[in-house]
Formats: sequence, C-alpha cells, structure tokens
Amino acid sequence: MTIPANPYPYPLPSTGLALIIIDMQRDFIEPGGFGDALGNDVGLLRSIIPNVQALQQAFRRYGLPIFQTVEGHLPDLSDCPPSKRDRGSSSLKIGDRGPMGRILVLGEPGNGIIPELAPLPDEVVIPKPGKGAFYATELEAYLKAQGITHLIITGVTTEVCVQTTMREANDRGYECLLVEDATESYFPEFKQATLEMVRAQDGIIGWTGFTEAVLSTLALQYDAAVAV
Ligand code: TIU
Repeated sequence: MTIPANPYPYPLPSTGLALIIIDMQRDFIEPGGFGDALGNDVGLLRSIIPNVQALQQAFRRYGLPIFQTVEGHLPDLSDCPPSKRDRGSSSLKIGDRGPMGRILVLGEPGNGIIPELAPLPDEVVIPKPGKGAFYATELEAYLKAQGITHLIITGVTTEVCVQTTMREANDRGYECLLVEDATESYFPEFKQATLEMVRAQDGIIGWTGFTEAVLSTLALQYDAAVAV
C-alpha cells in the first residue's frame, strides 16, 4: 500500500506508523503569545486546524500512535540559551509575563496545545526546548520503544520547527511524509519553499502529500482490516 505523494508514492508500512503534530500551541496560534511577540500574523496558522483534527481522529480510530510536541522552557529558563531569549527587538521576551501567562514557558496557559487538538490522557506530549523535536527530548526513545519507522508530520511552523524536526528524523532513518495542508507558516513563500526543498532530489528529506490522500489510504488499509 502507498500514499499518493511527491516526489513518488509514500510506502505505507504494515506497522510502525505514527502521527507527529508539532507545536499546535496557543503561543503560536493565538494573539498574545510568542508568535505574536515576534511580530507575526498568528491568525494565518488556523486554516490547518480541521485537517490536523481529521488526521488526529483517524489515527485514534485506527489505534495508531500520535505524538504532539510543545515548544517551551522550564520556569527558571535553565534550558533556554541566552541567545534565544535575547534575539530580536520584541518588548516581550521568552519568560516575560504576557496576556496568556509567561511567554513560551511550559505549563503556562499560553503554552498549551489549542483546545481543538487537545491530546487524550494516554497520548504523549513531548516538551521541547529547541526547534527540532529530537533535540534534548525523549521523542526518539518513544519511537524506538514502539517500533516506529514512518512519520506523518504536521503542525507549525513549516520552515522552523516542522522542517527542523523532519530533517532530524530523516537523519535518524525515519521515512517522513510532510502533510502540505496540515502544516502552515507565517510566510506562505517559506512554506512553499520548504515543501519543494524537502521533496527535491527524489525526496532528499522525504515526501509531501495531502491530508485526503493520507486519510483515504489509511481507510483502505485499516477499514479493510477492521471489516475482515
Ligand atoms: N517563529 C516560528 O516561526 N516558529 C517557532 O518559533 N517555533 C515553531 O516553529 N514551532
């Protein structure tokens, strides 16, 4: 079974598939958070919520693992490099108190996953101090423990945390499909460039494809299995 994708169909394994949802947090998607403090139009990211929800529901329905990440720092900022906190000219820096609590600090209201994509109690949420989801996290240990080899990647923002994570995963041997209409950027041209660069050179980093293609292929593979 394969998922229609670019640059060629993505091989769907019989086991070892997981959904990765990167940083669908209020800090990036709602006014008053980190994304807003950096000067971005955060409303641009909302358009993918229904597609990420559809993938989340499908993976739940088929009993496939889902890993969400949140970018955030410990309250004492001991895991935040000064270079990250000091970068830029915003008056609201990481750790400062904003309208949704301290900016980009784990456990603050604004750092949480948006309610539309709230994880179930048994779903793993990986806190991450960097842009990539493998740097200084438990993600790889979870994936190895569960025999995961193939990652369907979604979330925000495409050219920052999503692309960094996909590159980290590719270097570790994971087969990655980035879902075009389930990832978004504050910069449409950067999203487009990311899609093109990851699938160029015969999939130098991996594949790109659409939500509907993933959903319909999963239905063929798993609904058929359920029917038998
Ligand atoms: N600023 C921006 O585009 N993104 C981030 O800082 N983090 C993530 O991409 N999650």
